[in-house]
Amino acid sequence: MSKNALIVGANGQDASYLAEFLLEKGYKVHGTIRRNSVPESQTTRIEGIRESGLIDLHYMDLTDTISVDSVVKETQADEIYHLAAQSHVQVSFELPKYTLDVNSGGTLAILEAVRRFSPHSKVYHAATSEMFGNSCDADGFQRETTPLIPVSPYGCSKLYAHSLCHNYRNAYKMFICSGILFNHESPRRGINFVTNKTVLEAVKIKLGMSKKLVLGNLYSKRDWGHAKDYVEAMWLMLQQDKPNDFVIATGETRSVKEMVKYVFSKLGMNWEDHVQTDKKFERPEELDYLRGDPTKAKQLLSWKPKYTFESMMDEMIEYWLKELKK
Ligand code: NAP
Ligand code: G4F
Repeated sequence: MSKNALIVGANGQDASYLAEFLLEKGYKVHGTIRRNSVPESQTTRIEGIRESGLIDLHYMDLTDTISVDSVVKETQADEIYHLAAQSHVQVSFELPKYTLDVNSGGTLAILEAVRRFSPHSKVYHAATSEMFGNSCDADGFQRETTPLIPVSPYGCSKLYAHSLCHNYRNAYKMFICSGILFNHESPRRGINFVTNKTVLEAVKIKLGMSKKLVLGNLYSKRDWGHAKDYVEAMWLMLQQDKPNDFVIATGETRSVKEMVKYVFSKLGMNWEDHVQTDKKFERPEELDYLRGDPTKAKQLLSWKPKYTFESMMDEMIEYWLKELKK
């Protein structure tokens, strides 16, 4: 019999790739969406599979525990992928309480609902490299054992949720995996994250539709992978015999400036002619450097990314060139 999965936050970047991945594997897929006054934007990233009736959608908001209980109880999923969050770091400085309510309180609501109404469900929790803050091992990598000292309300909210996952795993013997994923991007990435913002604006400049790109801190470094590779790791975690935590990363790091330079040069332009900086895109406290060590995932999950930084950025450039030429 085919397995039954529930994706919490089905319209997100990762969720849209995961839904396609699980459908290909023959899963029955349920997803949760939020009510929006513009109904089209509730399902923008999953329009194709929604129209074909391949995904069963349920309304759920993480701040509404009644909806969380109902959906978990009703779907009785074999696997629950909890991907919903207020996921923007800079926004979390402006909406700190909401970020905590959704990311920490919402995770508690999911874990409690599973404990009470669907204890057989395996749970994946979307933790993050933002939990490390500026802590790093002596060899320049972050791994599962590196101290977690977050530097944003978002990072703090995810650390609280990550700790709850450990607590519920140990106290109630629940199958809960927390994936410590480093930045992952794609053409479906929100256009207020630095990679897709850069690609979209650079393509507009190339096509004569815009003149400049305004960014914040160009000197922070990130370990950027592709969302499509990273959702496979989520699935692999839930196929193991025991619940565990895993760092998912490429092991490479680049500055924002290097990423920007790559995109502009790929489009035949000099980035310095078009890029300006503005303090309004800087955070009150910055996470300066991320470089993950995915050895544990490689060894225990046999996980290996297929995309390189270049093939990922090229895909994003191609996507926007095609979209904007339409
Ligand atoms: P995303 O595109 O921002 O998607 C987040 C999803 O959560 C959206 O579908 C959103 O709904 C939903 N959501 C937000 N608030 C909600 C609420 N109150 N109740 C119910 N649903 C809510 O994020 P992503 O990039 O796919 O990331 C997926 C998860 O991994 C997130 O938890 C993120 O924090 C975490 N993560 C991401 C990265 C990364 O680099 N992408 C790295 C590490 C961890 P709407 O579509 O209606 O807004
Ligand atoms: O693209 P970003 O906003 O991603 P950030 O803050 O690293 O967070 C992402 O990755 C986390 C994993 O570590 C996830 F947990 C989180 O949910 C999210 O997906 O910013 C990347 C870097 C930062 O240092 C930021 O200061 O780019 C810098 N930056 C420079 N100019 C900018 C901009 N970031 C944004 N969003 N917009 C700018 O104009």
